[in-house]
Amino acid sequence: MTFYKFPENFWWGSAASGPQTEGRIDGDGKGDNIWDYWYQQAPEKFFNQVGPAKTSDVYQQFKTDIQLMKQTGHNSFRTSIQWSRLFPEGTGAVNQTAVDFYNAYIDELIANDIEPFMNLYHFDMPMALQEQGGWLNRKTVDAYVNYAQTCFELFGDRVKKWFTHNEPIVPVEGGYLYQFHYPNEINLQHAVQVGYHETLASAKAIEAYHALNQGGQIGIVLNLTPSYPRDAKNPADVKAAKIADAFFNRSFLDPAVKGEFPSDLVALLKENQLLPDYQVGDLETVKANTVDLLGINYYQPRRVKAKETPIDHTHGIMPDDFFDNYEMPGKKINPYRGWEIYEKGIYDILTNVRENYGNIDCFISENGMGVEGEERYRNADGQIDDDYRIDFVKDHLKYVHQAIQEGSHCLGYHMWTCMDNWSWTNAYKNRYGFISVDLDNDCQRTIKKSGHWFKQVADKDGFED
Ligand code: BGP
Repeated sequence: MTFYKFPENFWWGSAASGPQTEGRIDGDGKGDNIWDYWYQQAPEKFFNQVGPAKTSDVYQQFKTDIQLMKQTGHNSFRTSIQWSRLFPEGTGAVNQTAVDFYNAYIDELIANDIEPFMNLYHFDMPMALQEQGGWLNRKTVDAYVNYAQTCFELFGDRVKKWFTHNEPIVPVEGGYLYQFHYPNEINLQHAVQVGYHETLASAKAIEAYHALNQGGQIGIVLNLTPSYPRDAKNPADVKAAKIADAFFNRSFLDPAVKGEFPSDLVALLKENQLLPDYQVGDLETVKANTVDLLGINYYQPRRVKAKETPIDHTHGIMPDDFFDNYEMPGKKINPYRGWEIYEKGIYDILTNVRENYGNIDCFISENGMGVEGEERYRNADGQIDDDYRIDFVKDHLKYVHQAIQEGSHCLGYHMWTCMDNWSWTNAYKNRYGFISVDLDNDCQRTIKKSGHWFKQVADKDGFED
């Protein structure tokens, strides 16, 4: 038996987002975002046709939820402010009802010794801005900075950890390459422009935050998917993996931490006439405004091989023209989400950040396992016995522990997620929480076995195995 001891003051908790948890009620003043709109247009795209208005009802139940957070060992918790709740039109007048809600939510967390980590953008573009192009339109950058600045001014006296984006590559992939977010385009030129504007917006929000001198930290949350070549001795596979890494990891990681876009990605985009529109001074802004703190979401690695399949020219140039995904035989998989489980990936990311990104302060901001049909594990006392989730967390934490032993500045571990929530088009198909939510019964909450286990881990700053 080994006791895996984590540093004192380690951040134990979980992450969620406004659009996936709050829900929507009459009179709350929230405006539509792209999810509200898309659901109105095409409800059949959403699992069991459950839409974004019917999420876990945190908007009304947050006080009891915060008690459950305490019972599951949280000393910190990340959620996001919904842009379309605070600014129903994306810009213009602030919705005072939203201000009251977020004030009450933040105050309640703090009163219960749970530090609020607040994210600004979690895939939820206000529809009024999307109608003008969303992130494709440079004016959205200005609207976002105004939104960010307003949040800092309203809540920054109490919120001391801010994040500009959650997984900014995902709206690029989902909305402009692979069709799992609105507006469902397949257009690499647009994808590049959207990603560029997200990075610029992040840098400008960081600039605005630092200018206010509120004494906190601001970072970004990135989903880092280590790209492993099929054969590390095959130069073509290695090159393919490096290109995938440039597109999907370093595209945001490098400007966020180093203030520079990766030169190999820039060269590739230039060669293919794909550089985004930019203005004089943008690169200086990105250079001067890097993050204080890096949130790392880790779910799965990417396995890559040299391009073997014919290039599909239907939609013009695509990232996939430069590599193929590799179906590695024998990999461990979460069958419900279809994602590979590779625990050592978390260590490889932390080591990469330590060795190549100045060992910046970071934390695991999401890690987790979505499982369908968890009701079958409910025992006679009504608790879901999710031993597989306990094993999943343990196996990842062991690698986090090793990385810290070797010098990584990893300051915490947040699970995705606190209570079962709405997973975009998958709605409530796969459940991720420490706490179950009964959708048919007023969203009644019950702590799962993993939630009770996590409390012990947090209390002892570690676990034995
Ligand atoms: C991350 C997102 C979350 C969350 C999670 C689980 O990418 O930050 O919003 O949803 O993944 O993934 P999914 O909901 O797609 O199963």
